[in-house]
Amino acid sequence: MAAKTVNVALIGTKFMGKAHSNAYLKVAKFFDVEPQPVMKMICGRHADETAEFAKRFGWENHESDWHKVCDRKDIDVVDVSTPGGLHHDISVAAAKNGKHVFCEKPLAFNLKDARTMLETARKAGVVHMVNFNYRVVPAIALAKQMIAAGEIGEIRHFRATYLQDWLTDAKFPMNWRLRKEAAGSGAHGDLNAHHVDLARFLVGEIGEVVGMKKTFIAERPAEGRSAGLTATAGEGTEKVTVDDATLFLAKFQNGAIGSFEATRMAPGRKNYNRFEINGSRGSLVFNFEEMNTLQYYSCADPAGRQGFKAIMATEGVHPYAGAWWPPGHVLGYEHTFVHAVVELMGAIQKKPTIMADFRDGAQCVAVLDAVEHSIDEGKWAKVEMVE
Ligand code: SOE
Repeated sequence: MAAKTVNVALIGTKFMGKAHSNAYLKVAKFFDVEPQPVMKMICGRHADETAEFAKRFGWENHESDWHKVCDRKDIDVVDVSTPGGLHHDISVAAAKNGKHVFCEKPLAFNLKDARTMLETARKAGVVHMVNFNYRVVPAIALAKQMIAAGEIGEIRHFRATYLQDWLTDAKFPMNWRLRKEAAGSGAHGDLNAHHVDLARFLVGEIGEVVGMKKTFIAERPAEGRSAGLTATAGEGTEKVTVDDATLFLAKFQNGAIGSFEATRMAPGRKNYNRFEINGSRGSLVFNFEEMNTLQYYSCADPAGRQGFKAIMATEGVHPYAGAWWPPGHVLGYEHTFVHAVVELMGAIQKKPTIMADFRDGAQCVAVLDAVEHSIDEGKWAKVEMVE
C-alpha cells in the first residue's frame, strides 16, 4: 500500500529555505516516516529566483504571494521559514485555514503575538511546531535522555554561551538580521532563543531573569545584496536597530541557576553554541562546533579514574543516528533539519514529539521579553507563564 502523504508549502528561499528543502528531500529516503512530505509549493518574494529555486530543489509549484499559499485547498502543511517579522501573520492565516504549521524561531517578536499564534493553532486543531532544531541534534537528544534517567542528578547550573563573529567588522553591511522590524532583536532573539529553549527542554522553566545588552556598531554600510550570513555593501549607511550582544542571569523554578551570553562579535567563534550543565551526580557539556559528541563527567566513576569522557553520539543506540551512517561517520547541521521533519511528520500522526510546539515557542518569547523588561527597568524581572 502506498504511504500516506501530506502536501507541504514552504515559505522562504534563503538560508532556512534551503535547509528545510533539503530536509523534505531527504527525510523519507533515510527514515520510515508516515505521512511522507510531498514538496508541493515553494513561495518566495521574487518570482524568477523562486522558479529557479523550485527547479533546483524539486518543488512542484512556485508562488510569490504567501496569502495565496495559505488559501490553497491542496496544502496540508505550511512551513514558515521567513524572517521573524512574517511569522505571526503567515502562521495565523495558515492555521485558520486548517493547515499544520511548522515555524522558524523565534516564534514571534512579543508575547502577545506568540499567544495569538498559539490560540489560533489550538482552536484550529492543527499541529504547531517551532523549529528549535538543536533539540534534535543526537548528542542533545541524548543529554535529554540522560537527564531524565537521573544520570547527572539534581541540576544546579546551566551555563550557556552562543558566540558568532560575522558582525565583528564594522564594515560588514546591513541585512535584515540587523533591523528590528524584520528580526525583532539581534543576538538575543537569534541566538539566546536557542539556549532559552534548550534550558527549558533540559532543565525546566525559568522564573526570573536580569540582563544587559550592547550594540557596539550603531551604523553600518547600507545593504547591497545579502545571502545567509554574508552581504555586500550598497550606497550610504543605515542605523543598526538591534543588539550585537545580550547577556542575562536566570533563576529556574526548580532552584537551578543559569547564565546566558549571546554575541555575534566574538572573533574566531563561528557557531559556538556551547552549554554546560552541572548536577549533583555529574556534568554534561555540548558544543555545536563538535556536534557529534557529548561530554559527560560522572561523580560515580572510581577515584583516580574520574574525568570528562566524550560520548560520540553516532551509534545505532543514539537518537536518530541509526538511520544514517555506520558509527563514527559523523552528522552535520543539515541533519538536524531532517530530524525536525521526522518529528513533524510524527506529530501529524499524533505521535509524541520532543520538538517544541507553539506553547514552548511562546514561553521562550516570554523569557526573551522578560530579559528586555529587566534591561529597561534595571532590575530582575519575572517571566510570565504561558498555559
Ligand atoms: C545566524 O545567526 C544563525 O543561522 C541563526 O539564525 C540560527 O538559528 C543558528 O542556529 C545559527 O546561526
